[in-house]
Amino acid sequence: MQFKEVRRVNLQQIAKHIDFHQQNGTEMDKITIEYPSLHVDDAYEIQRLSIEEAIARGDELIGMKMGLTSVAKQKSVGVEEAIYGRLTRSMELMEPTLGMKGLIHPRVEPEIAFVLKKDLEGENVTVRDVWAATECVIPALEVIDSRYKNFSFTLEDVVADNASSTKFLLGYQAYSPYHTQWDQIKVEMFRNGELVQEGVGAAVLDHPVRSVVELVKMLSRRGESLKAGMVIFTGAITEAINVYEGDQIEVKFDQLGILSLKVE
Ligand code: OOG
Ligand code: MG
Repeated sequence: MQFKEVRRVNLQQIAKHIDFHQQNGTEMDKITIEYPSLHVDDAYEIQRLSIEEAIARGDELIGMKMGLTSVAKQKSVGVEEAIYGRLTRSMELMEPTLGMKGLIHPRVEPEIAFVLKKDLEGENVTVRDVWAATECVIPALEVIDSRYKNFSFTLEDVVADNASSTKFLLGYQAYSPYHTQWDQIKVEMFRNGELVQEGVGAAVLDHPVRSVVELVKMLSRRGESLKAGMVIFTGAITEAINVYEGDQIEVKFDQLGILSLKVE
C-alpha cells in the first residue's frame, strides 16, 4: 500500500515535469534515462496525469488519437507499436495557421479523423460498432512536436509525452462515414509546392476504421472508453514532415479537397 503510494507520487511528479515542457514548448531529456525500468503502463498513467494538469488549468479533453498505426510512421521513429494520446481543446487550430512560437521542432502529418455520436467501449468492439457510432469522417492534419531532444524516444517516453500531441486542424467539410472507401483515399502532401509525401488510407492498419477499434480495445484494458462527441485521429497516413517558419503546407485528399497550413 505504502509502496503503491510512493510510486504514484513519483508518476505524478514525472507528469508535472512533462506538463511543464508541453506547456512551455521546451525540450527535455528522455524520462527513461532517469527511470530506465519505467513500464509502458506507467507511461500511460503519466500521460493521463499530465493531461489532468492541463484540465485543472481549464483545458478540456475533446478527443483521442492513435499514433504509429502505419509502417511509414513506425519506421521513421523506430517504435514498432501503435500508441494512443489525448487531444484537448487548446490543441485545436481554429484557423489554418501554425504559429512557431512555443513549438520546438514541429512536424505535420495527414490523417483521417472520426467524430463520434455514441460512446464506444469494451474489448469486444467491432468495426460495425465503430461505424454505428460514427457521426462523420473529416480529413485532418496533425502537428506533432515531441518534447524530447532530436525527436528521439523509446515507446515509454513517447507514450508519457502524450504521443507528441501538440496541435491539430480539422477540415471544414465533414463526410458521412458511408461517403467513400476510406482505405482507398490517396493523400499527397506538398511543402511550398513540392510533393514531399504521398500515401493511401490503407496505410493505417489496412483501414482507418480499424484504428478506432484498436483504440477502444487499448483503452478498455485501462478501464477507459470513447465518448459521444469525441474527435478521434486515426494516425498518420505518411511520414510526418518537418516544417519551418514561412512554409506553406498543402495536403490533397483525393476526392475530399485540400487542407492548407501556413507556418508563421
Ligand atoms: C509519435 C506520434 C505518432 C501518428 O499519427 O503516427 C502519431 C511521433 O511520431 O512523435 O501521431
Ligand atoms: Mg498523428
